[in-house]
Amino acid sequence: MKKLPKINRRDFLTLFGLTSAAAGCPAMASAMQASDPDKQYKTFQATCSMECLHCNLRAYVKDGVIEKIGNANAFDGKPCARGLSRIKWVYAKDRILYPMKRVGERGEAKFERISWNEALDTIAAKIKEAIQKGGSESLLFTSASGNMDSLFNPSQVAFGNYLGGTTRTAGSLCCSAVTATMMPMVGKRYVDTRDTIDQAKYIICWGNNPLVTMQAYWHYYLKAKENGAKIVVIDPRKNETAYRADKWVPIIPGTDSALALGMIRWIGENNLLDTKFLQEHTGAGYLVGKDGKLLREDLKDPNSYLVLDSKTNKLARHDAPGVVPQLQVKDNPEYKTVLTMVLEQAEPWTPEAVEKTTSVPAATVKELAHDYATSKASMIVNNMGSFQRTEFGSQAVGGQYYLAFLTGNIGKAGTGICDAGGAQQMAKFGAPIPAPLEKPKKVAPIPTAKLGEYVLAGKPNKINFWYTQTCGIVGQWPNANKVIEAVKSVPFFVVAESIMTPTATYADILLPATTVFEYDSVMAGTRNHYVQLIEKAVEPQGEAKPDYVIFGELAKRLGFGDRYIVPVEQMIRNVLKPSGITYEEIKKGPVCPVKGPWIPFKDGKFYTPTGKAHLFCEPWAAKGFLPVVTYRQVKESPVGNPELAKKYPLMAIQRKVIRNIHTSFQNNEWLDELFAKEPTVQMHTKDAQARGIKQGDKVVVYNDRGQHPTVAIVNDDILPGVLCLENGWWMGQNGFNSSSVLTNDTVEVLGTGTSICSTLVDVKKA
Ligand SMILES: Nc1nc2c(c(=O)[nH]1)N[C@H]1C(S)=C(S)[C@@H](COP(=O)(O)OP(=O)(O)OC[C@H]3O[C@@H](n4cnc5c(=O)[nH]c(N)nc54)[C@H](O)[C@@H]3O)O[C@H]1N2
Ligand SMILES: Nc1nc2c(c(=O)[nH]1)N[C@H]1C(S)=C(S)[C@@H](COP(=O)(O)OP(=O)(O)OC[C@H]3O[C@@H](n4cnc5c(=O)[nH]c(N)nc54)[C@H](O)[C@@H]3O)O[C@H]1N2
Ligand SMILES: [Mo]
Repeated sequence: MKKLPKINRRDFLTLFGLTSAAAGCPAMASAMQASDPDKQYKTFQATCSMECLHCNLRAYVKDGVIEKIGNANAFDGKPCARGLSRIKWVYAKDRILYPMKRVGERGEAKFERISWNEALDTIAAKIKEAIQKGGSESLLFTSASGNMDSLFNPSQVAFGNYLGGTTRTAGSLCCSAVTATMMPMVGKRYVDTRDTIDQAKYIICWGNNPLVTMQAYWHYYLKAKENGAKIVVIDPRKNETAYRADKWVPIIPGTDSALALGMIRWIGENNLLDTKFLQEHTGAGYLVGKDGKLLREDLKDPNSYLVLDSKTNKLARHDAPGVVPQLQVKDNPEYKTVLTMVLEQAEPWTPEAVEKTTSVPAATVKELAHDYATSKASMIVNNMGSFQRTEFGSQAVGGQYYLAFLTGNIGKAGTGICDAGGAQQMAKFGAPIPAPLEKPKKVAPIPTAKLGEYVLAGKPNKINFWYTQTCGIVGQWPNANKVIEAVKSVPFFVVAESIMTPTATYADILLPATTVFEYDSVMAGTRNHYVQLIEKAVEPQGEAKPDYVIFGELAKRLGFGDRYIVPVEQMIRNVLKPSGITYEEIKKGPVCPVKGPWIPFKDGKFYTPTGKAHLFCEPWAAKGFLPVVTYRQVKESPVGNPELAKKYPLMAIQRKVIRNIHTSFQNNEWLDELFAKEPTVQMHTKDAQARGIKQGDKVVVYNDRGQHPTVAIVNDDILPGVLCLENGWWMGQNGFNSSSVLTNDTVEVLGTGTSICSTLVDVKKA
């Protein structure tokens, strides 16, 4: 008998859309009743704009009130319970309705209502004061994934530029490691292969859980299965996708690049390289000199890479007519090829060596390599996965790309590496607001992972004023307790929010932000293939304003309103202009910039300056790293730091859950009815028994950074020695807190990302 997925009943119901979600939540059900909808209601389009798949939404409005939410165009799937529950975001009990000033301690949530004028005048004065004291670099502006449309965060960035350049964060909380690999290797980020998943024959979900995290297009995977595809999941825990897959391959966290190198070695050894693809479409044959640098014909021409022509056995430019590069040049004292370098790094990774480091059995390493190389239409799904939120995450991503290049599994239907992807990658879009006349100065940023530490240390600049929007500063950023200390240390802290979140409770001035359906905007993003208009369906609750309007008001007070303020329809037109898509078109409905299935790097055409895929990453070398993928041991791990592991022997990883998108939706009344009220930690039976912990026990996961009270899930569907924590719980929610109080704040080295999945902890009964 087929094993059923072990997701709870409500998770399961929610996955399958409207009616089933409604079954778990009567209020949601009544709001969704669709008796002749279009005639009774005025309808407006929008999109679910936080960091998810930006599904299209339609608000049904009667007498100025949104009565239900549906979707206009089911291009990727129907919106999930979260999308539908946005009605309860607009009309939330804890909506912030008015500007307020703090009257209690930071974090106490004691506020007093003030007028917009008082709020804006105070903020403008504080900005001026901060600049006077410490220059514009003493202003810190943060924004992240709460609203990823084309106006909101860009209006903050533009505002900072008009102020002369401010401190911002560098890298992302999310997937900078993927960017650090894709940019040098393929010349572009956010290219997804969702359109042809159904044509893949072999799919590896690598550190990725699409059933939960890419829910809207999970149906493509079901289609692939129907078409006979085999799905394999590589994850330290048996995730929700793994229950539906053909194989679960547990792996020790942070060791994915060793597995990739082992697969590469086996593929090379067994002559399964796609030589034609490598010769024609990649830089595998570029020559590397004794100094470890790529050889060029003309040092002034960065694209003049030299290869050894296999016909003439002479050096030639890689792109000279008729040249076919030799892929391996051995025993030449002057140079070797990039492929030789790659295979040298793979050489130590015999199946047995891989098993020792990763815990993946040697036989499985061979099987994965064989099946991936021979299935003819193999796809890897990494989609911003947690596997890359480790110290050397870029290496693991690089290993995945090598596998695709070496076997020619890229640029064709059913192949490739599925990343997040959207309209941004298919067309050009413009900035909504013109740049200031005076160029802003370059200000050294703060790596996202180090927000707490840097602000506390006044690094690189002492911060006098901090303005934040669209992110969960308190609770969602690594080493959360340190971030809270940092927030408390800054003289003036402004938060723009729609909901009384933990971050909001720390504000000196709290500004009421609008939510989707209360403003006009446009989404030309990196998570959905369609350009979507976001329409104002109802008047904002209370005195809420869109972030771009707030900045316009501040700009007036600071003397640059004339140039900065652009009417919203014009901002939308400015964004659309370079793409050729018009406002009038998207008014009718979502528009995809390309026709037919989107196949990134189609026919082996990459976005690097040479049009070839590059296996040698010069930007990595510039940072002092080996330019090809290698295995590096993460420091915060039992092998990397045995001393620390004596105190904290367990490896804590993170997972996304269906009830929220990060801290967003976590307070939503309808979702609260549908889902668990407590965060969980999954652990192996052995680890639980050793600590006297049973299924359902209240436990505390802890390390030197903090303590995370949670509830134990005990089973054998996770590797011994690994704990899996949930993402998104609020500080203080239902007596619990965020798992971020524990997370490692080491900077992921190549992409300036985070290392939250390389965290050592222990767990005890509460
Ligand atoms: N429901 C929901 N969907 C979301 C989000 C959300 O918050 N909620 N967030 C969105 C965002 S911003 C992102 S970045 C994506 C993330 O999308 P995913 O990557 O699919 O999500 P995660 O749950 O973070 O990680 C996937 C799996 O990686 C495993 N893992 C952890 N460490 C390692 C490791 O070292 N190696 C390997 N092989 N596996 C490891 C975890 O056990 C987990 O099951 O999801 C997006 N979609
Ligand atoms: N422990 C742990 N930490 C993690 C992760 C994990 O798996 N575990 N995952 C990491 C990843 S992959 C990511 S991407 C990050 C995400 O982390 P963040 O980007 O900080 O995301 P959220 O916590 O969802 O915060 C978004 C906030 O924006 C607000 N918001 C929404 N729309 C608007 C708007 O229009 N205007 C304004 N002003 N505010 C708005 C929402 O109400 C919400 O409070 O978290 C990272 N941190
Ligand atoms: Mo993310």
